[in-house]
Amino acid sequence: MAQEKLKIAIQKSGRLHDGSVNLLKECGIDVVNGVNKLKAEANNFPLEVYFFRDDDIPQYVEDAVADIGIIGENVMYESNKKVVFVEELGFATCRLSIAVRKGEEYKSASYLNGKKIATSYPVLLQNFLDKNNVKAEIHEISGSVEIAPGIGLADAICDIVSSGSTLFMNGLQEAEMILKSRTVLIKNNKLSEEKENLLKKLLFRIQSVKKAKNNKYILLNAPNEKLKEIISLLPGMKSPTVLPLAEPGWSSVHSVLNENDFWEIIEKLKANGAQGILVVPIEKMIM
Ligand code: PRT
Ligand code: ZN
Repeated sequence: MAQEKLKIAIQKSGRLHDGSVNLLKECGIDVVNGVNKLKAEANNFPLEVYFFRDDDIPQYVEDAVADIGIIGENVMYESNKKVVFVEELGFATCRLSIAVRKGEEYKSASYLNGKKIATSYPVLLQNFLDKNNVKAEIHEISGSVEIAPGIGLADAICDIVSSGSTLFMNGLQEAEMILKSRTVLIKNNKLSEEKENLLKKLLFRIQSVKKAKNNKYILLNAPNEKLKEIISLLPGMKSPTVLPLAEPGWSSVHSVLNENDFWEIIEKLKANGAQGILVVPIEKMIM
């Protein structure tokens, strides 16, 4: 029997496309782009890649047209489909927020009572309004939501924000975040055992890539009399590697540092006499 292939749906073009393709590449999966860009095959992993509009991906995953998919949580929750969250992917993070005209005083959601709000996210917005006991009119539009207040179509909007510059350029201010949205891997809720095993393999690679991105490899020279202090600053995967240098009294120390602790630890290392500090990216990290 031919080996089953895992089918992944990713965005055809747009903000999630490159990140999704890169992630597969970083997982060592080589996707050969066919002439027909609806579907492509990986030649070194049993994976078929489908290119869809992001809004269609939850439905396709629910219906098992694709087994897994990459989408923003904003789309996952708005679509309300029966799909299962698998993993956060760490790119294209954004937020769904209420925005009002600059200068308006928005103290709480009750500001929105009786107002008109333009959005492409009527489900998430309605949930937010219900939770806050607010009665407002939702005006659903599919694109350029940010111009609605300027042309008198709405008093407020509910839209995706990342840098905030779109709001700024349209004379709007962010009033309240209603969802922090990450890009996630989702799956169909009834995958065969064989497909679950393939997904496990893929997930193992994704997690190794993610871990590597959050960590740096560090090499430095340390005076032997300060070695104890320097080692205590460097946790490493097990413990740091220490090698003697050709110059007497000095050692070379290698370790792994978490991105978040990076600057603070580097300062302490220098204060303890570390020299020639090299910091290099890690491609994969297998625990
Ligand atoms: O054609 P298709 O339907 O597939 O694509 P699309 O146009 O619906 O989606 P796309 O490519 O714009 O976004 C895909 C996903 O990327 C979204 O569902 C979010 O999960 C995520 N994402 C991350 C964003 C943004 N950042 C973002 N900045 N989606 C949209 N925006 C838009 C936003 O709508 C607004 O117009 O960018 C503008 C705001 O950006 P700032 O930086 O000016 O604040
Ligand atoms: Zn879309």
